[in-house]
Amino acid sequence: MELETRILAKNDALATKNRAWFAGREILALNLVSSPGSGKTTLLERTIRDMKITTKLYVLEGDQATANDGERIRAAGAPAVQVNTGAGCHLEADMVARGLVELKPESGSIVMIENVGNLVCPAMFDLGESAKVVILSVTEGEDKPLKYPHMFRAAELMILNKIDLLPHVDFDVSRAIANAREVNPDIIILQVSARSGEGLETWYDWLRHEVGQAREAAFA
Ligand SMILES: Nc1nc2c(ncn2[C@@H]2O[C@H](COP(=O)(O)OP(=O)(O)O)[C@@H](O)[C@H]2O)c(=O)[nH]1
Ligand SMILES: [Mg+2]
Repeated sequence: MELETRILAKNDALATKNRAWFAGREILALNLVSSPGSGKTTLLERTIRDMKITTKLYVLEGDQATANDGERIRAAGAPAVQVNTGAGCHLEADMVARGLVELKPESGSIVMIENVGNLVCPAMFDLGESAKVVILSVTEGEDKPLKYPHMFRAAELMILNKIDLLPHVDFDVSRAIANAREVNPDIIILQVSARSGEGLETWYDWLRHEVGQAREAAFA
């Protein structure tokens, strides 16, 4: 218990440094969290390819093993640095700090941090991001916000992905939204398909708005 508190306190101090580093460069940093396979990398690939936001995008890829996602991102056209966590089930602030040295994002850009896929540990670790974005796909069940309340409480935005599959699964969208709002009344919810592109305009609108906020915050 005490060890956990000390680890979290050390992480929080480093996250505060990362946050100041981002703010000094007017960078919007987002921490993307979800179960494995809900579509984080696909959403990033699509976002990079669509280029509907004029802001330059960089990606820090967190996974226990492999460089696969980093390669997918580079193939889509954005700089990416892969951070492998080994046995670790989440990224920590110091890993992000080291990744940034290599990634070298320019001022005014967006840094997307794809966290290790699970809805438990990443909720506890602040990376210095502007916001956590949780991705839930329609194949996972509408009860997930209730089962993993910490994650959905920590997130500012929930992206409900794979809505192209709705005709084939018995997923109750309104129940999923109600469950998310039950644990986090303020959460913003967007419904998209990273495959078909449906709903992605709302995601790009949100990104543009957040980029503006990151720039304003730098002068506050
Ligand atoms: N039908 C459908 N499949 C998707 C969508 N988004 C991602 N996928 C698929 O879901 C699988 C996992 O996606 P991936 O982006 O690797 O998930 P990650 O583990 O969260 O990064 C892949 O086979 C994707 O092609 C979507 O919107 N619709
Ligand atoms: Mg991925």
